[in-house]
Amino acid sequence: MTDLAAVKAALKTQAVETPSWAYGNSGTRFKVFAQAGVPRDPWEKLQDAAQVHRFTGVAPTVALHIPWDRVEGPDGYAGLAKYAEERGLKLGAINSNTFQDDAYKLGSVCHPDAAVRRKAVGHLLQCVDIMDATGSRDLKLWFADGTNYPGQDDIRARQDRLAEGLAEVYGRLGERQRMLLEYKLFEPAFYTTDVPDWGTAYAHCLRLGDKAQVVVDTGHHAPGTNIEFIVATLLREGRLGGFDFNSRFYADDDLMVGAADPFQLFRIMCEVVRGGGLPAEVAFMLDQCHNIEAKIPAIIRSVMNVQEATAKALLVDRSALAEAQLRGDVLGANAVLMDAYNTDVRPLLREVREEMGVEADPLAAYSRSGWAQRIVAERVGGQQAGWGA
Ligand code: AOS
Ligand code: ZN
Ligand code: ZN
Repeated sequence: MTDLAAVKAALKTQAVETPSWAYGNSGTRFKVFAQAGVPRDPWEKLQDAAQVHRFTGVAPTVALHIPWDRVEGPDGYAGLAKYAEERGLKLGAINSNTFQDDAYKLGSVCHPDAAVRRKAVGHLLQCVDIMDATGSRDLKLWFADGTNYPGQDDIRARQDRLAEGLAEVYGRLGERQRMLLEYKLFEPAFYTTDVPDWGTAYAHCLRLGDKAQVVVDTGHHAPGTNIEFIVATLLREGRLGGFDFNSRFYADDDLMVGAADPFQLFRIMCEVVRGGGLPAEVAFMLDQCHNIEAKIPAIIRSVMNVQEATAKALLVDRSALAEAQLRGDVLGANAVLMDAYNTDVRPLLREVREEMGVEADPLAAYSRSGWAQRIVAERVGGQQAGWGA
């Protein structure tokens, strides 16, 4: 039997971090379809994020991307953090960008030229300065580094350069700050990627120390990869820093989490629950772009999808499952899991929301609020998130 009160309590403490770039215009390399009313600056992104939090109650932090969320002035980032706080939000992970400058054509921290590596590490150190100002805990690193052709560069030397750059940034972290290292199978590099998989990320994190943790972006694996196994392993090793949640059908599609494969998301959340990962050490971040759908409702829907998968994972009858597993009852064990997956958790989540003082149906409440009409009327010339062109 599952303890419903405990399930509800866990759901109330879960926090999903939304990415600033999801609020801005985005697209593919073919076209960016601009939407009316999108934010023109980081402050307006926070206004929209506050709406997502207002209607879900579980999206209290916003990830920033530097330099897409550039803020000038002496108390710039501290001021932005204050602005967030005034809206019931906190600033979350600081995402670095070592892929958009011409200098990074052959890589950033793995580049063969020491001057380019210095520039990249300099940017990462600057991101830690920003964390100091915003109070952010996590520096999220994703490197576009890699090669396109066999022989283009020395695979092993690139790993050495990466280790050296990471070590310098790690040394700059404060007591309570963490470095989250994200891996990605391919793209933009097509032959080798310098951090292509969890094993490489894990090996670097192990050398660095406890403050270095791996990020699992659900869109960054080969088709058919068993992501929940990776999650179970990283949790077991104490190295799962967080998730970049999104859905993929083919590559790094960045669609709404839980849209393509809600069953996979459930299996992942089962391992999170099993591994004791629900407390705040594991950051549940979204990394998505809403190219053709309305952005704020899509982000609300994504938060709800994470909640639904979490609720189902919490409903798994753990003792019945363990008993069936020990008996070697293959079908029985599978049935316990599927019972939880096939439970309609929407009524439970409506109750949870009402108990938290938010409306039972976040999408309907947002739609009634008039915010969408207000931003279309007030904002002209929305900002591109940074992706595509
Ligand atoms: C890129 O493919 C990664 O998913 C990054 O995590 C992410 O989209 C980026 O950090 C935003 O800059
Ligand atoms: Zn990501
Ligand atoms: Zn990605």
